[in-house]
Amino acid sequence: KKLVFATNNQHKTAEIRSALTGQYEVLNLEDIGCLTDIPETANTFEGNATLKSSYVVENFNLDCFADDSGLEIKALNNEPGVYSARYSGSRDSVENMQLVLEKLKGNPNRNARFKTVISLMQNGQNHLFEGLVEGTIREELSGSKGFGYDPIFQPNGYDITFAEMEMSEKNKISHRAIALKKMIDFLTK
Ligand code: ITT
Repeated sequence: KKLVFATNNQHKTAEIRSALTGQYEVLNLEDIGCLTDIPETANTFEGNATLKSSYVVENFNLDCFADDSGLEIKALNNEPGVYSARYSGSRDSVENMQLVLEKLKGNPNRNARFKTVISLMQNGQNHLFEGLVEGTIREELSGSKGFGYDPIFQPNGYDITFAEMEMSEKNKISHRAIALKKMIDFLTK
């Protein structure tokens, strides 16, 4: 069985493929020959996930799902949120993490959460699935696995960051894995 995943982010593709090994073959935007960077102009995760999935339905006539995700930090009024990919103005994740650490400097409230919203477009209908994982922001970067803000995010109940986990371990607890599981449950019921 095939699923089209409307993403240009190779790390997201790798995580979803790893989570669905043996269950589904996952095709991303590159695989279906979609070379556009789909505009993400909404100001909610739901809105942006839906823009990405709808783009593929309209332009390729394929059912698909899309993931919009980001980091919400309590002490920063839930920033960077939907602006996570380009918080510092660049897509460079080290620059984005440095900006977060600078803004949180001296702040004892390190609470944060990762959020994913998946939009699944099926037979012209939009189905939304959400995943959340709570944690804290470290004082410094630690670890080199994963992507984005993983080196500064420590999930509650662990003493390592997402970037210090194997992908299989992150996939047991991550925001993306939780949203994905809800979508797979929906597809298989
Ligand atoms: P697509 O839109 O093509 O899927 P993108 O990277 O632009 O790829 P988003 O718009 O959803 O994706 O931006 C999400 C950003 O949030 C991403 O670039 C990371 O900086 C961060 N992020 C999302 N999930 C993450 C995770 O599991 N670990 C670390 N950072 C994550």
